[in-house]
Order: sequence, then C-alpha cells, then structure tokens
Amino acid sequence: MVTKKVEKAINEQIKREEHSARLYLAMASWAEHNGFPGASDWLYAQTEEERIHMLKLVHYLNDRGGNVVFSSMDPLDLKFKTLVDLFQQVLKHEEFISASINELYDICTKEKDFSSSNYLQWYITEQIEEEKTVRNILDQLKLTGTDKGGLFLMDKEFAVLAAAKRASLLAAATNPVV
Ligand code: OFO
Repeated sequence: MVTKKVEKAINEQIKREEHSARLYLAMASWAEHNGFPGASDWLYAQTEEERIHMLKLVHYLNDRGGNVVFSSMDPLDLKFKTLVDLFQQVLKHEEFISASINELYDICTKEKDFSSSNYLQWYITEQIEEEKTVRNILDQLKLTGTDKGGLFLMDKEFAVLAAAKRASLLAAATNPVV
C-alpha cells in the first residue's frame, strides 16, 4: 500500500506523462503541417511512448492499492520558429521530466517506500536515454542548418529513428519487464 504522499506524487507524474504525450502530439502535427514527415513520424511515435510511460504508472499505482486521479490538462500554447527550435523545446521538456522523476524518487525514499523507489529506477534509466536521443538529434539538426538538401536527408533519418522506436515499443509490449 502506498502512502497518501506517494499516491499524490505518482498522480502528479501520471499527469506529466499525459501532458508529454499531448505535447509531442502537437509537435508532430506542426511538423506534419510544415513539411517534415520524418520528424513528424518520430514525434507521433514519441507520443505513443509517453502514453506507455503514463500507463505503466497507472497500473503500478492500482497494483499498490492507490487511487488514480486524472486531473484536467492545461491548454497548450506552443510556437515553433524552426525544427531546431522545436527540438530545443523537446530537450527542455525532457530535462524537466528527468528532474520530476528524481523528485518523485526522493519523495518515495523519504516515505521509506522502497518498492516505489525500485520501480522508478526504470524511469531514471529511461530519462538518460530520452535526453541522449534528443541531444543527438539536435546536434545533427544544428550541423544541417537551413540547407534544404541536408534537411531533406535529416528528415529521412527521422523516419528510420521512428521505425526503430516503434520496433522497441512493440518488443517491450510483447515482452514486458513489469
Ligand atoms: Fe519523455 O519521458 Fe516520459 O515524459
């Protein structure tokens, strides 16, 4: 059984993961509208991944006898000048999520809920990967600059990254760790 404090903190993280899914959905739509089909595909796949992050916490909280609460979402107010600008916002958001996972881990540890701390290890490792992937994408996009040919090739690369992400999501779904 989780304590009320842990229950509240996990519910806050559920909301953040749901927000992440919505944020990337809006970004995917922008990329699709602005002629970046590969980047859009990657962002749509990222939306699916964030929904899985949310669902894992929903199942976990139910398994531990907690009460899952779905609170209302804040409206999105997003503006992107370029694809680099968009991915800079992705990185900023992932850094925020990493900090919030660390904060949640800290709360669970202080509450002596070591089962939850242990469960959150998966998210801590996942955030290392999430930040690394986005930093690599940003590095490549910055090298490409505004060159149309380079952006075209980079967009093809995004499609490959999206396919790899979907394959790993499918593998995780058919062989779940938790
Ligand atoms: Fe992007 O890791 Fe969840 O939010």
